[in-house]
Amino acid sequence: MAKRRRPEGWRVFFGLDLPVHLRNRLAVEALALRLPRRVAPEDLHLTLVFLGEVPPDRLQALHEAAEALSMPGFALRIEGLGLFGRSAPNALWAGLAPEPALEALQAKLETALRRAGATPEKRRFVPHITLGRFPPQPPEEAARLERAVVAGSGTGSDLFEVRDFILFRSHLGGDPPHYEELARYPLRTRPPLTTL
Ligand code: 2AM
Repeated sequence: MAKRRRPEGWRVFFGLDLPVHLRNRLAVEALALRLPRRVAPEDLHLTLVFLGEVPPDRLQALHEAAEALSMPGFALRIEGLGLFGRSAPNALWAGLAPEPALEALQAKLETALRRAGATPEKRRFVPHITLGRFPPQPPEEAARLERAVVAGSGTGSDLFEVRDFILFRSHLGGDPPHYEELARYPLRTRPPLTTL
């Protein structure tokens, strides 16, 4: 029998959570889209930097690097839908309206984590909230999902404030995976308009 590889560390990533009303709304959308497998509403999130398995004794340095960042808060808006997996899609996601402050936070965090010894993948950052992850879909289902994405291109949410980011641990044991919040890092508050 093949031996199962022992995990070398904790599977961790940095990301943003979402207001409950938006998670619920996305969950309803995912239901309406009849996705082959949906992400549970409480697990919906936006990944900033995926680190994979990190030995617990190396986590402290990454935590300190994240703590030392001083970045401003910002507002985001969910906008449109997208698919990963070219001809055989394996994930459907909600996109975000472009926001330079989000890109800046992601880039600064990734650089700080690399300096602290992490080796995140060099994937281009595509801000997204995965609504469903599933086995690669056959052509008919792929075509249905593509039509749903085109139909959903005009949909979006109101702006919502992002005041912090989070270090998550991903527990793969269960199905679906469960994400545990390990630490939360505040972003700088924006001055109210009246004091400008
Ligand atoms: P996804 O939503 O596009 O699947 C936890 O797995 C989070 O890290 C998910 O949001 C996942 O993105 C993201 N992630 C990024 N790169 C990953 C990788 N190589 N393996 C697993 N998850 C990854």
